[in-house]
Amino acid sequence: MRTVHRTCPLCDAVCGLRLTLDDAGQVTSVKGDPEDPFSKGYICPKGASLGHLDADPDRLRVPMVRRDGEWHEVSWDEAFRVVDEGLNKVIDTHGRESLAAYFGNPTFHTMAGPLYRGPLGQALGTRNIYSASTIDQMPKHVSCGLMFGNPMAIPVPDLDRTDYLLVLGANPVESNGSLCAAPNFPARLKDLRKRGGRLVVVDPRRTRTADLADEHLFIRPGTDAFLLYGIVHTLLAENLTAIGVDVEGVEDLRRLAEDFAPEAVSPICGVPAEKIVRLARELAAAPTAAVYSRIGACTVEFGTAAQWLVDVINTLTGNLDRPGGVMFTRIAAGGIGPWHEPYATGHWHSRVRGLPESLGEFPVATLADEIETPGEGQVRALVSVAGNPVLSAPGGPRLARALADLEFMVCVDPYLNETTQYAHVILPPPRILQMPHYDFLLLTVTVRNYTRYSPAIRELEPGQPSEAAIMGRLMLIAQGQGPDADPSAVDEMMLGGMLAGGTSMPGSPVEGMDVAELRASLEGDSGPELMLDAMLRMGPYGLSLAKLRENPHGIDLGPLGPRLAELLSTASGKVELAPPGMAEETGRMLERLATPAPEMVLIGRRQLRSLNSWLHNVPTLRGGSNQCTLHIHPDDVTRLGLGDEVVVRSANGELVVPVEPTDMIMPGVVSLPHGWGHAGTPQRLASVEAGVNANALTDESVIDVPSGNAVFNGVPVTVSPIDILGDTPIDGRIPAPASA
Ligand SMILES: Nc1nc2c(c(=O)[nH]1)N[C@H]1C(S)=C(S)[C@@H](COP(=O)(O)OP(=O)(O)OC[C@H]3O[C@@H](n4cnc5c(=O)[nH]c(N)nc54)[C@H](O)[C@@H]3O)O[C@H]1N2
Ligand SMILES: Nc1nc2c(c(=O)[nH]1)N[C@H]1C(S)=C(S)[C@@H](COP(=O)(O)OP(=O)(O)OC[C@H]3O[C@@H](n4cnc5c(=O)[nH]c(N)nc54)[C@H](O)[C@@H]3O)O[C@H]1N2
Ligand code: SF4
Ligand SMILES: [Mo]
Repeated sequence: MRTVHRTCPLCDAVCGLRLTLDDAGQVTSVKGDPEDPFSKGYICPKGASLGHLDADPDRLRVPMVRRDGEWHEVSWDEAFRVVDEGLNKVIDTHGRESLAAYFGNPTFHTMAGPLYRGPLGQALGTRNIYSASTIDQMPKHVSCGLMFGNPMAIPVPDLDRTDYLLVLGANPVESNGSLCAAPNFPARLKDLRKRGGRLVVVDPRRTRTADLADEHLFIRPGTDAFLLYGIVHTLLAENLTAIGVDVEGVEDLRRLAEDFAPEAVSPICGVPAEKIVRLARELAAAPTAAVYSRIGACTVEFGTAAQWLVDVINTLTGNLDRPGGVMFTRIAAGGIGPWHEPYATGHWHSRVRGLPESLGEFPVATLADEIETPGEGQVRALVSVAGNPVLSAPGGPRLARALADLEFMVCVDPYLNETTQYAHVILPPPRILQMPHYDFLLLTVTVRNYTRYSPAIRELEPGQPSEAAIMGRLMLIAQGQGPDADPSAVDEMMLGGMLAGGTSMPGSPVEGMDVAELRASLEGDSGPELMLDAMLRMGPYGLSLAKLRENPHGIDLGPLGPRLAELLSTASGKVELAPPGMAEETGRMLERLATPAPEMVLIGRRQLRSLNSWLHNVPTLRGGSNQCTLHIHPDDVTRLGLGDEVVVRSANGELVVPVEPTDMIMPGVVSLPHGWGHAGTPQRLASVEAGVNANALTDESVIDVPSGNAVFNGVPVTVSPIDILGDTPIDGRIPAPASA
């Protein structure tokens, strides 16, 4: 028996865990780590299932190659040889623009993901780079880019000190928060109320977060930007502003907000005008306040506008960059500084739909277009790392058909699933407990400054590559260096670049030091750990990997402090309240104000014991409320004469789903969780009660224009009894992989 500690790698809450292992190295229990200064022993059912997930017998342990429709286990050397052949054949025949890469959500959580994504994309030499960012938080990057000149400067609610929290389109009691890393979010919300603070939740569903709130307001899906404009209008009209930072554009903002008086926006968002006015007054009157919003106000038609208005309100009420308001985390490893160039999107545009690049990526919503549409630059090969876009991207079944048509596809993924089944080669990363862990990205949005590193608990098998080495070898193959080139060369190149940058940066703790000497002094058992050590030493706290190893429960680095001045990168040197892109977007919103609302719309929801598409094979997380059902108001059930199962139709597809009537959802709105639809998967448990793919209904042709982000909420649908079936297949069916 031994006890080990590590950070849970699953969601954004970065909880510390305490695991016990038996002599054979099997996990016998997983508990919250009471000595972690940030999570203080908190754990959720997903974290508690980490042992089962790590030991899942359906997890791939060796590379797989698909030949003649059959999967074969092969050696690592052979797998990389097949990749080398497949990828280079496509490069030779169609050129590098015919390559694409997709990086899924876990690349935000692993050590390899954040470090090797960029270099792998560069090595492929294509502009066809896609990631889960454009089915998630890209609107926030764009709004922060426009306002602060810095798309990585994402303000985080100062959850533990605020007096007033307005939450729109987030359900942190089930999701445990996102772009706001706060282990035990529920307790932090309860504490807010205990200290006399006020919590208001805006959501088309009365969620478990809403149940903890002082007030819950229903809102028509997709209309948060209108509600927020109503608040901005009121703050300006009633002179309720108390701006505490240098800003530009107040008068422009006032003009833009003119058409969005509470009475004007109330009909579209369904929130009574007097409540909008009251919200504005409360936000202004609270000693400190924070507006926080996530998926429900990001993956919508006016997602960027909503994210912009969130921070406009935070700024107008004097809450930007002050304790109790919204602040910027000071991270330990490296550190986000000013943005390196004038911020803009659209440095280049996608071939088929002409969509602007954002942070070097194209929207996932146009990946199928790029694969299907013939011509110079048509995507013919895909490298996919840690993603399941067949279930997670809008119009998933169409994307599946497109993937089935690729000439070559390689996936880095531990599972054979709805997406990886189309690959020619699957390269499994090590088991979870074989990987060291550090949250390069999630630790940039913690509600307290905090850091924690976890060493690997299990060793790699002889000859088994780490995920970094897998990505390194893919990089070398893409550069034409062949399947056998040594990936440690990639690590040294990346380390060299990092240290050269740090030593030449004025004010860096390693400024002026000798790169070779510094490199020689770094510690770490792998490339990513050496890079972590370098970043910690270049960071603001004078930490090192050794220091983190001495503190296996993590280190509290204190409450958030003001740091806008370090991050602000606008040409004006001020916060831009009315950036040009948002004026344009306001025009589109005015058009929408005049458009009749659809009668019924679809939204998503997250489930405490699911994680996007990939935890449905874990026995301890199945059953109970964790089912793929359609939430619908009982009045709609009666009005539409619905039975136990219904047909949901959208412009894009049709599904048959079991209904779960509940008055927790607004009439006129139905909710289906995403990440389901595992029929036919070789994962033994996930294939039972497999659910349906919600993204058979979402429409990839509709996007949030400024960011290209997918629209998952507010999708027009009809719901009918099962006996009114159309002629088309109704299961969001996806094709079998070709046998060649
Ligand atoms: N248990 C669990 N935790 C997770 C995940 C998971 O799958 N399961 N996924 C992780 C990931 S990748 C992310 S990005 C985060 C997301 O974290 P959250 O954003 O907190 O997650 P959701 O549950 O999707 O919350 C979105 C809420 O928005 C509401 N909503 C839908 N449409 C609208 C709208 O138009 N306006 C408003 N105001 N509300 C709307 C929904 O009813 C829902 O309650 O969660 C992370 N944590
Ligand atoms: N309708 C609708 N669709 C949505 C959303 C919604 O709210 N509604 N939410 C969106 C959001 S916020 C997100 S983030 C996306 C997620 O979209 P994706 O990232 O495409 O999907 P995931 O389900 O997270 O798939 C993760 C994949 O990574 C693999 N994996 C797990 N761990 C590792 C690892 O350590 N290494 C590697 N290489 N692979 C690993 C899993 O097996 C799985 O195949 O879905 C989006 N899709
Ligand atoms: S809340 Fe998230 S980080 Fe914490 S134990 Fe659960 S899955 Fe892991
Ligand atoms: Mo996400």
